[in-house]
Amino acid sequence: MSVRRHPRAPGERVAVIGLGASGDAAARLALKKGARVHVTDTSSDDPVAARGAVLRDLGADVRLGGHSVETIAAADTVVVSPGIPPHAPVLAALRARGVGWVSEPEFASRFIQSPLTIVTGTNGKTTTAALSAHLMCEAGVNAALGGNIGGGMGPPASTLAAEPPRDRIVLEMSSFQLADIRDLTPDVGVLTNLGVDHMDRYATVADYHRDKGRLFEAGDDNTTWVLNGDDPAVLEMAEGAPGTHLPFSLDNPVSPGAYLSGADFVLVPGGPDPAAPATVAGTSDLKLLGRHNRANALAALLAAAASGADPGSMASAMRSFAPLPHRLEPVGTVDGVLWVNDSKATNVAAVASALRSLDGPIVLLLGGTDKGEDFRGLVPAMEGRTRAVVAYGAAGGRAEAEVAGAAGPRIAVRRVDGAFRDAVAAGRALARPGDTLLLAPACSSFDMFENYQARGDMFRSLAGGVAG
Ligand code: UMA
Repeated sequence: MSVRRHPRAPGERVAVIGLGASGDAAARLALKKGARVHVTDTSSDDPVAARGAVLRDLGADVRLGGHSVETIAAADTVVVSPGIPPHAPVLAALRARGVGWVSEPEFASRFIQSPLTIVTGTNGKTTTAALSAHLMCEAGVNAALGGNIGGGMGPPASTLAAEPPRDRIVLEMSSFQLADIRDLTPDVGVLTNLGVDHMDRYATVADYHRDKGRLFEAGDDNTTWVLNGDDPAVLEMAEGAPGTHLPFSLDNPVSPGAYLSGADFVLVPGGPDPAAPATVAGTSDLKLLGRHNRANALAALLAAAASGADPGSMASAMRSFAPLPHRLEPVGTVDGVLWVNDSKATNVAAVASALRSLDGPIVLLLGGTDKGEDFRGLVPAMEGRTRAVVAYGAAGGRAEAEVAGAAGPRIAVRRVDGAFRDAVAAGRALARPGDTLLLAPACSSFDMFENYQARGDMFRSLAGGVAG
């Protein structure tokens, strides 16, 4: 296991900025370790106030409704929540005073006594982290999953750091969290792919990738890197990083590494002795849809093997891994039509990827709150595999006009002006046996739902309601 530096003694003054899930967990960890803790949030809304009240009872100094830069700057360690952008006034003020800060997983890692697997990438990091942890657990490795993953699938890193050691901790990390690491050292680091995201926070794609690249500054000679061998940007970023490099590929037999050969997932372990390629599972063992999920599976297999999981258990472990909710999740078959819930696909790029990864014909449910993206960008991915589009919700009118205008008569576009269930009913009526009815709205859900989960849950329950 890589050496962890900077464990801190009781009495350290810790300031935590932001009182969401990660700030709450960091403050609790710091209190448990005997630190003097100041917690602060610009908000004083109900959930924040409730967390603040509990932390106050546990001994923290809590300031809500604003920040005292003076108090924060007096701390030995400042922990910043990932949702706080680098240009936020509080961080600008700290920067001006020469005060540094760390991200929540960095703070947590100081107390983690378990080997650490870090998973990042633009897409697929949640699936890869969850599947690799599952493969480990099924092989008898006592692994815990957490970090950025959220959504009830795993706690923040600080919560895991407060628990007794495990055989392995698997952390999903975002670029926001990687931006402010210092001594965190992964035993296994996984980079699934590099694309474009979070352009509301970063000025350029290069800035976003720079934060992702901090992962490679964090490793040492003992680190094993699991790298997408089909993504030149990934290989370039990892180049020169100390440690063992294990690529995975959908296209080429890599050795050592993992690759797809026909319908076989093949593993060639790294290490001093050359090992023979071994088929560890088949594509039929994977319940997740789409080619990109086969790449995620290769990454997860390599990460699990590098974390001590026995390859002999991987086929059956893969079979027992259920698709994650709202991510190309098959929710039922109705009259020969497969219903797929991809409610998490809230932008055009995500929907294009969903369309490309499914076998047609597809009937697509498109719409919701209008985020202003150009729906014509979907048409190339629709060509040849989309039977019809149902355009609904607040963005329905624009979606109908743009898709119909760009695709012409090749794709039927039906506008539904009513409730979500009416849009789903229209989609069901348009689909024929063998088709896929895909909820991949390219929009947020707030015109009709509290969040994308509620939208996906309703789609799933509608599938359950009409299934014979
Ligand atoms: N705040 C301040 N001062 C400011 C600005 C904000 O105090 O100047 C406060 C806000 O009022 C709020 C808190 O800071 O109360 C925000 O905290 P947060 O947004 O960091 O939320 P958390 O609940 O701590 O959730 C974070 C991650 N959120 C983000 O990165 C935006 C969660 O990832 C993660 O699950 C959680 O930590 C535990 O690690 C979510 C996410 O969407 C799932 N991540 C992005 C993604 O996956 O694309 C990166």
